[in-house]
Amino acid sequence: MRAFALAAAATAVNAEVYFKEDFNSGADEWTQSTWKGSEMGEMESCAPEVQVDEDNKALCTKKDARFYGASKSFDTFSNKGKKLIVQFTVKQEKDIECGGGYVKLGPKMEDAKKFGDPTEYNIMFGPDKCGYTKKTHVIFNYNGKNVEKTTALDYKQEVGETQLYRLTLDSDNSVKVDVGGEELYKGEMEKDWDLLEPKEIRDPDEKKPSDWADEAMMDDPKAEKPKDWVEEDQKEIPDADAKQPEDWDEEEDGEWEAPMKPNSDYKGPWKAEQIANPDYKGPWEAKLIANPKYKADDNLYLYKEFGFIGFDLWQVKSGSIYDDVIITDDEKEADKLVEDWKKLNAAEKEKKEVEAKKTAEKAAAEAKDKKDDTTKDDLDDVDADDDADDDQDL
Ligand SMILES: [Ca+2]
Repeated sequence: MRAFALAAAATAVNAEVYFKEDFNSGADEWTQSTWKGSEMGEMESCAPEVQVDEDNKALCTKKDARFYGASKSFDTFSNKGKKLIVQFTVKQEKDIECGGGYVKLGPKMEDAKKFGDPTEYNIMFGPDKCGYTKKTHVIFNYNGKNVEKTTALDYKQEVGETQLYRLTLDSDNSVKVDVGGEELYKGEMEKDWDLLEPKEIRDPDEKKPSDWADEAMMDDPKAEKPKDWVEEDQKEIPDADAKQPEDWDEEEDGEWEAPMKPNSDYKGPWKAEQIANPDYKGPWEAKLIANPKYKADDNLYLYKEFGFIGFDLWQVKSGSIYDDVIITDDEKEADKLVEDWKKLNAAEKEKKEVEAKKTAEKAAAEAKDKKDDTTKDDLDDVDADDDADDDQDL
C-alpha cells in the first residue's frame, strides 16, 4: 500500500501542464498570422452567448470566407517517454459549410506572423468539413511528411453545440481520440497511419506457375452427352401437320415441301455439368516476404520539440468559438475541464430545444393564418365566378 501511495504521489508531482489557455483575459497573447494578406480574418476574443460562467471569454472567427491564423508559443518540450494529451473545445454557431476547426502543434516557429498552411507541424487534430466530406482529423508528421489516418474518424460537430476534443498519444505508440467525453478511436500509429513501409510485400521475383488452375469451376469429366441429344441442325424440322395445298402445281411450283417449324426437343448445344475444380486454389498471388524497405520504429510517437499551438483555418462561414485548450501529460488535468464542458453543452442543448419549440410554434401559427386567409380567398373567388357567369347569361 505504502509503495503504491508513493508511486501515485510521484506521478502527481511529475505531472506537467505544458500549456493551458481559457481566453478569459482576452486573446492579445496570441499572434495573428498575416500569411494570406487581405484574405485573412482576425481570431478575436469574444463572449459566447450561452455561458455557464458569465465572465467567460473565448476565441472566435467572425468574418465569412476568410483564412484564419492564430498561434501561441510556449516553453518547448518533448513528449519522450510520456503521454501527450491535447484537448480543446469547438463550437460552431452556424453551419460552417466548408472549413476547418482543428489545432496544429509543432516545433517553435521562427516567425509566428507567417503561420499558415506551409508551416511545419507535428500533429493536426480536430474537426474538418467541406460539404459532405466531414471528419475528425488526426494527422501525424513523420520524417517531414504529414500522414493522415488511413480511415477517417467520424465528424462529431453539431451546430450550436460546444464539442470537446481530446487526443492522447502515448509512448507505446498508441493513440486515443475522445470526443464529447466518449471514446471515438483507440489504436496504434503503425497500424492506422501509413507512417512506415509495409512489413511484408508480395515477392516480386515469384512467377505464376504455368499449371496454375485459374478456373474455380470445370466440366464434369464424367458427364456424357446423351445419345438422343438433338443437335443444332435439328433446331427446325418440317411441320408434319402441314398439308400440300390442293391447287399445288408440281410442274409450275416444283416439288411441295412442308414448311419448317421449331423443334420443341431442341435444348441448345450440349454442355457438361459444372463441378468445382479440385485443382483450384484461388487467384494466384506471390507469397508474402519480409519487405527489405521496412524499418521498425518504436518511437513513432516521439517528437523532439513542441513549441506552439495554433489554428490555421479557412472558413466559408465563420462563427467558430474555441476555448479551454490544454496540453498536458496528465489525464486528471484534462479531466478537470470535462465537467465544465458538460455543463456548457447541456445549457446549449437546452437553448436549442427551447428555440426549436418556438420555431415550431411560430410555423404552426403562420400555417394556420395562411389557411384562414386561403379559405377566405376561395370564397371571394367563388363569388367572382358567379358574377362572371351571371354576366354571360345576360
Ligand atoms: Ca474561456
